[in-house]
Amino acid sequence: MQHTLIIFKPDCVQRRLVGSILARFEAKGLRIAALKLIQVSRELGEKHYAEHKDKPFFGGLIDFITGGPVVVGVLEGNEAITVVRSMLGATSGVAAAPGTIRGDYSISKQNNLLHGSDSPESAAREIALWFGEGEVLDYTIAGSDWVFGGF
Ligand code: 3AN
Repeated sequence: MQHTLIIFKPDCVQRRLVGSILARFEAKGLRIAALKLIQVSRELGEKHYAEHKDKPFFGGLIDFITGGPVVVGVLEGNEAITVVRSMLGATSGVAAAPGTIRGDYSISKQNNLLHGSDSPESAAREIALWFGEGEVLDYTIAGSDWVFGGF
């Protein structure tokens, strides 16, 4: 069973979309393994987005991710990384297909509401960056076999 990191970015929190988007992940069958509301420091933002440090939009991206609280979580499920990325849609809300989260709610490249890990290596790195020991919970959720079985 795979884990993936999701961040409901400041635009998502400010637009009061956290609950309705989290409901889409739950309805899909993903299990919430961790969830918290935090104010991101510049240091954490820069570590998270380290791969973009040479991009022209890096400074603005760090201003954005530290511009208000975020909700960060870990979701678990069959192929959770791919499942969440496809639910999010293309990076830019302008290009994202209708029916995806960004396609339905975002019309910006930067303010694209959520982050989802893009590979097992990124997921492992990001979960360790955002969560401490004991914060990612392993528990059995009712109906698991009905949701995850037959994969
Ligand atoms: P994704 O979030 O789909 O993995 P990345 O990793 O390419 O996208 O980009 C990280 C974040 O940087 C995006 N979520 C978005 O907020 C921002 N971003 C990406 N491309 C641009 C751009 N051309 N201009 C402004 N911000 C961008």
